[in-house]
Amino acid sequence: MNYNTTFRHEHAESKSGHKLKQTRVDSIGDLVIKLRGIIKLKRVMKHLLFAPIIAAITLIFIVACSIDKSDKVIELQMADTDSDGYINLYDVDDDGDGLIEIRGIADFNMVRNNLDGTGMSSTRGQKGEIYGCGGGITLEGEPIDSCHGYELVADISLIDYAKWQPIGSCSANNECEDAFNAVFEGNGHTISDLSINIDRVAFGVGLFGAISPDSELRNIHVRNSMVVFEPEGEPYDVGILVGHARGAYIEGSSVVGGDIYTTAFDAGGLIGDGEGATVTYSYVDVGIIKGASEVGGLIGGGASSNILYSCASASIIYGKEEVGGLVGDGKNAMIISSYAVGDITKGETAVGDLAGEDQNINVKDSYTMENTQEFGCFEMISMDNLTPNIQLAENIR
Ligand SMILES: [Ca+2]
Ligand SMILES: [Ca+2]
Ligand SMILES: [Ca+2]
Repeated sequence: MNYNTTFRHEHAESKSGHKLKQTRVDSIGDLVIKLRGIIKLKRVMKHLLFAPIIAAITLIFIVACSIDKSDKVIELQMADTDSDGYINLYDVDDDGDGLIEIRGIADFNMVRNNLDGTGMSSTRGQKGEIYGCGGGITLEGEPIDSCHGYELVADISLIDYAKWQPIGSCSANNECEDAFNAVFEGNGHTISDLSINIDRVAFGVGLFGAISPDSELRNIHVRNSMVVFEPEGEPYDVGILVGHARGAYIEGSSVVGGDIYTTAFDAGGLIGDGEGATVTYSYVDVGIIKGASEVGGLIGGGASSNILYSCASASIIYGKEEVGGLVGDGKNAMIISSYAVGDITKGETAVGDLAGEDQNINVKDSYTMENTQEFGCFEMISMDNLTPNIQLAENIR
């Protein structure tokens, strides 16, 4: 019997006038229940009374925090961090290092509009905003554009770009006048959910389609990618980070999680065609890399490339000719302290666990591992954990 039914019971009895006292005295249990009910009600009332006070305090706290935060944002925007005369709000290079800050996907998508990295442009081929690209002021009062690239200051997800268009391109095989021609510093940030699906013949497909011999990609970490590029005809140069990167410099970058399905020549987890490129402290850890020929875990076409302190792991790499765990075409390449830990490399001719084509290759302190399940590339590089089941690369070919 709860408080209300007890009350109704007593009220009904009092009308007849004779059982009221007996009911109150006899039912000590009811009394206890009634008291509990009153206490419970008081507690509820107490909570109801305090609820608006708690809500008000919470609101004041949230408002105070947001005022504090927006104050800080405004303060930062109004500051001139690099003392170049442009407050950060208008300065495209706040810290004055010559690299334009990329704060999100909208900024990143604009990189394709100024491939020389001299300004931030929303229109293709235009220089765009150059204020604060810190080289001082010309006699005419114009800022001297001394920016020479971009830098990530946040992680980026490409989840809303179902078909990413690569940044920079070649018009034909090895004719790459529209290549990215600047520095891109990732600052260790990730670019995730890359999805490429191109059904026409192209020459340079990846997050970056093509980069010039003078360009540099540094400390960029690509995660969770799917690259499908299987057009009719004879396409070339597919890599998850960059398709065409002849003679370029790539440092401290990685590709983890992803597959490549292509009918293109020169397909690699990091770089498609990296002839003469230099790759240092970089690694790939992906699933399937399927290409036509010159297919490699790190670089597909890697003739005369320099690969240092790098590693590739893929569950299966296959193509027709020149298929390698680290590099497909490795002729005249220099490979130092680098590893391939792929499970399977498959092809018809020139297939190798480290390099497919290895004519005149120069390999030093480089290895392949049979057991990929125990160690990924990252562990290999970071721990330098060389176990007995590692075989010297020279012995494998
Ligand atoms: Ca400034
Ligand atoms: Ca900067
Ligand atoms: Ca500046």
